[in-house]
Amino acid sequence: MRVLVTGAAGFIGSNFVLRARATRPNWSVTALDAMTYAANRQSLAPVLSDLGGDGSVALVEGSVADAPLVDQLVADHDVVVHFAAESHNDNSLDSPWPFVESNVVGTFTLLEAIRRHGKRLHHISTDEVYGDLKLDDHERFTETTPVNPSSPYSATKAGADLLVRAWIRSFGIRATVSNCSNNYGPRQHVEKFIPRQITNILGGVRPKVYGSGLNVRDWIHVDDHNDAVIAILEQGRLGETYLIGADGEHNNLEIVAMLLQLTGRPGDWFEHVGDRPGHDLRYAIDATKLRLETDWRPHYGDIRAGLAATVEWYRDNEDWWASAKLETERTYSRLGR
Ligand code: NAD
Ligand code: TDX
Repeated sequence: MRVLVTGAAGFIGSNFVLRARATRPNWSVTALDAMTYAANRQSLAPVLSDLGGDGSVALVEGSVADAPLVDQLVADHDVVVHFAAESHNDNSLDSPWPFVESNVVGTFTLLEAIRRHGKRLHHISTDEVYGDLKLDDHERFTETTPVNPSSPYSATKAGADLLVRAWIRSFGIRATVSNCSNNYGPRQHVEKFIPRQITNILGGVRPKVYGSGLNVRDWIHVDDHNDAVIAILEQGRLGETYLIGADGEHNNLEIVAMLLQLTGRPGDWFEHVGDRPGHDLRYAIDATKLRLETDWRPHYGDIRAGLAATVEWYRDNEDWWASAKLETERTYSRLGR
């Protein structure tokens, strides 16, 4: 099977490529990435020949919004796994246009090529399209929860999801959609919460918690997310949406407390900074449908062990993140966060 992976030099996409190489050696994988600030070629080093890897993957630099390029690539592959997106909420509040271009126009461009060539698509999305839940109830998102996005980022992801659903219904394309909760693990950009705090601590800087820190996220290890994507590709029903989550709800203060403990710092060694405008309170996923229809089960039940391994990865790979860290913290200080 020839698989085109978009956004393959980003966090989840690069982990997907490495996971697919390890678990599906008979797949032939091509990586497409616009190589924005969020991409890092080093993340694909094990499979890129010019970086000393085995040369098993070709990396094409280009945008999913580039119609002629996308048309040719889609024609040459059997399946497209679509991770490419602008992905950071704080950036979308500062400068929304790249989110509309990559997430909405990019997904539209891909859908048109999929329709022309009759190929299979799996579209990757987020639980943020459903808006937020209250802190004090036990409700969780399901596949029938209405979309109600809060930020420009989540609105563009909801827009992309709705385009995919319309192309399934109106044009009969062969596609599936998944909406996953917050991922953590190696190779995540240092703008995101967990890597930002790990690299702060490693650099002798206190973690920075937005607002009260009581906001809840439903954490899943990136390998568990990607194994679920592979399960949907192989066992999911065409036309369906699947929620992916691993029952990992924690508030931000709890995550910081675990990171401080893992790095031998006192529990109060962090600071509160200004809150994110429109900051969603709580996300939580009910993944019953995925569990009933596929044999997928998460392997990282213990977030503390997953975080410990993630801390070690950032400790061992400072070359991977050092320059992005400087740039990112310059942006955060401009935003007052
Ligand atoms: P990321 O920002 O680390 O990676 C995104 C990649 O897409 C980057 O390499 C970037 O260069 C590339 N890209 C951006 N615009 C592009 C374009 N126009 N054409 C081609 N490539 C482009 O993001 P991530 O965290 O790896 O997220 C990947 C996908 O997973 C996104 O669709 C995101 O919405 C979704 N998702 C993320 C999470 C999470 O917790 N990070 C959770 C659920 C869903
Ligand atoms: O420095 C910080 N301090 C802080 O308290 C940062 C960067 C974040 N936070 C808070 C905001 C959120 O409550 O931590 C939580 C997680 O923040 P992010 O890592 O920015 O993630 P979130 O906004 O929840 O979105 C993420 O999960 C869903 C990904 O970035 C999205 O791409 C994905 O769709």
